[in-house]
Amino acid sequence: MPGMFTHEFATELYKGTATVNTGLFINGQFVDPVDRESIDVCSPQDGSVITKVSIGNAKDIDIAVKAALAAFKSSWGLKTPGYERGKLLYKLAELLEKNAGTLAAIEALDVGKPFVHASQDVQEAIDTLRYYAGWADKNHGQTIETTEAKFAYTRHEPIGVVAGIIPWNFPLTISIWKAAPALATGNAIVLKPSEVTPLSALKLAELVKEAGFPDGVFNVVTGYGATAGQAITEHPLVGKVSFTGSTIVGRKVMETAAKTNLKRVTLELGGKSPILIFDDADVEQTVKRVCGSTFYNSGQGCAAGTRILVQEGIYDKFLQVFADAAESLKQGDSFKATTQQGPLVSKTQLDRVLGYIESGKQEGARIVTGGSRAEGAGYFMRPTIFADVKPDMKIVREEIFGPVGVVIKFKTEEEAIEAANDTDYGLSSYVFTENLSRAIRVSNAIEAGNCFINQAILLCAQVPFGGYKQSGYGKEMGEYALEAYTQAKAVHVNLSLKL
Ligand code: TXE
Repeated sequence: MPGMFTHEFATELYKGTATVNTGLFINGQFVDPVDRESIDVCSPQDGSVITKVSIGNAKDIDIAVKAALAAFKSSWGLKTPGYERGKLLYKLAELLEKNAGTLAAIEALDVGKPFVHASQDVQEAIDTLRYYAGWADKNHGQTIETTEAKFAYTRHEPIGVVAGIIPWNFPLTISIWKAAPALATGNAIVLKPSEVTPLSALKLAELVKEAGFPDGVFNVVTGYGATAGQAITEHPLVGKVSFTGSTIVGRKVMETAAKTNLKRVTLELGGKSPILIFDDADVEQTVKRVCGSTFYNSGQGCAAGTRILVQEGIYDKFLQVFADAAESLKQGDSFKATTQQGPLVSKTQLDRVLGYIESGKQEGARIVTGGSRAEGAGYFMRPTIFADVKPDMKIVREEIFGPVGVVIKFKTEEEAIEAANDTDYGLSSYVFTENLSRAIRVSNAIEAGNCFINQAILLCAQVPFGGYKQSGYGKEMGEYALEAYTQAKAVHVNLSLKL
């Protein structure tokens, strides 16, 4: 095919400082997709084409899943002891550390985020790998007391082939959130990165190979959701899918899993997280953290705090300081040290966010600052704050996934809790107050899987992360994620002489 790249082609990125192999990574090799199709990968900074990557479809998914199953049975799963799996994960962490600059550059280019933020993502991935490397030989079952005539115990066994469907906002970190516990517990994995940001997963594949994992235990098939993603959720040999993405696709994943082999599903579907700010909170300090929650990654974060509830005593002051802070956020080139905010990931995302701005205006909300696209060729959007909103407005109810916050005034703690819980979502929440008992009382009353007290979002590998309500279910990170990738087998041994 004229002009078609092949899997041997390693594309040079960022002035030649980074290379990425653009084939599919299946059974320990970079290969061309069966139908030899490709997709442009574009820079959100200016819309230019960075490179092309392979586009896998159902045929490639089938090859990858079968390779993963063969590897699981022959050289992984119960065949490789936990401490060996742990050693490989430690080695992979070391390689990520060695290649941290390259990985961060790739992520910054592909997602458009500031290089410093991409470097934090890489560090989070390294920490997560080390955390699960430590777990690899410690995920034991239990011995269970029953009667004198019986010895019973459980084994925590891997599921087999699991799959991770990855979104575009934190591609490397979320790939590791899924791959690290899956591999630590002895599963083989097929990852499907988002078609919008496929590059860091391909670099990760190179490092997995270098670390010495057996061929086939880790596979990456880049491709579209409707074809490659759908093929994963339909595949009868995939035992589990861990999905991060939109609610609409999450429902589809669950439905397909139910209609096929009843594969296990964990879902992380974003949210509309509340930030509750009480009169006794320090306004300047709180605004810094609110900016770190609402506008971080240009608001493209599943746990972004986007409904900002402020008690009446500090409401006016808060709004002023918040607007000043939003206006002072420096947007620009990902590789400039002063850049605090990048563009949105794609034209599609920019249009989606602008659609919400329009809807907010039409429904009568007041724009305090922002409300439009920023100058230039990239998909930059000015940080936007809405006030005077009503609970039933679209901008209050739906996830916008851009740098947009709505500010709501409240009088009492009860009123704030009721407003915070008035949502179909339940991923995260934030409470700002100097009163510790109130902080804990309020965090207990909030229907969400995470609550940050006097803090912007700050995740740790040791602490579980996941949603309540329609934000999905199943935890990533922490000890809890081990359960998501294992199945407990109960073994009963008859100790009596009589059979
Ligand atoms: O997500 P999709 P999109 C939310 C956010 C955003 C909206 C749309 O509100 O504005 O979703 O983003 C794959 N079977 N979040 O359209 O389509 C797809 O290829 C299997 C929140 O990009 O859900 C990609 O790999 N897979 C979220 C992944 O699903 C399918 C992060 C996510 O894409 C598929 C991202 C299918 N039928 C968006 N269709 C969060 N929770 O953080 C698509 N995919």
